[in-house]
Amino acid sequence: MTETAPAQLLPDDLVARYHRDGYLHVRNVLDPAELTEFLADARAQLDRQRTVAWDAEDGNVMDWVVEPERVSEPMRRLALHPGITGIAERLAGRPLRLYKSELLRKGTSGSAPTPLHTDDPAFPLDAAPVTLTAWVALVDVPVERGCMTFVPGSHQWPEGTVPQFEDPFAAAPEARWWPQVTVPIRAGDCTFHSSRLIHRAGANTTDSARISLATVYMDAAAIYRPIPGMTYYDPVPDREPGQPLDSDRYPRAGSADGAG
Ligand SMILES: O=C(O)CCC(=O)C(=O)O
Repeated sequence: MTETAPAQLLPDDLVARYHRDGYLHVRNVLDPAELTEFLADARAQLDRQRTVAWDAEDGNVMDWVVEPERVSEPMRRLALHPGITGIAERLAGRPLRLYKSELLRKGTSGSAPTPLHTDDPAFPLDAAPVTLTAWVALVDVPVERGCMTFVPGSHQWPEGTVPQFEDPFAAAPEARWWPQVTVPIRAGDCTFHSSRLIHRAGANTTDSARISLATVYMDAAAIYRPIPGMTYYDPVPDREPGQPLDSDRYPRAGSADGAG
């Protein structure tokens, strides 16, 4: 369901809804001037930087700039945006750090849907249960441009189960029969989703690219625990296993200047 609420005003019932469903759509986290600035920079980064491609059998799912906040000052400001990080901390109920961002582009007609998956099993983090993603739309993303679809409640894993990254129903077969909620989202809006939630996105069948910034926030005390064979979300580790991720690379979410 769509709601409008600045971070400080995010009422308890919306926080409770996030905990129940595993996601929340918040309208207008960016004002029009911010949106114009961030979209212009996002387009420039996508043109200028090396991108990583996710190709599936049925086409290109999307391509993205890895950690644009490390090369672009506007993207850093967006990843550490006080309104967005304020909501993220309110939803998590504890201090967070930025883990990483991805500047996503789902190409025009011919792109493939983003397959069902759950993020948590891919994160090399001990404190994964509170990890969440803020997915900020920098252009309008109606259903036909490939908006996100969530399986509400699927973040509450049955005791002792750990879904696989790309086969989330294997550990929770009954969730295959749960309702899925597709969330069209306007430019400047944001969805927040738990890293344990099963989600996917549609294909972009329009003639203009879907552009968004997805930023992952983790428990401020998260410990680095690499997963053998899983480097998808762990491309350039700068910590040793067992160490807290508390270097400058992982700034406190509430710090506008990115200070640790
Ligand atoms: O943007 C998409 O299509 C998928 C994004 C996603 O799965 C995520 O941010 O966790």
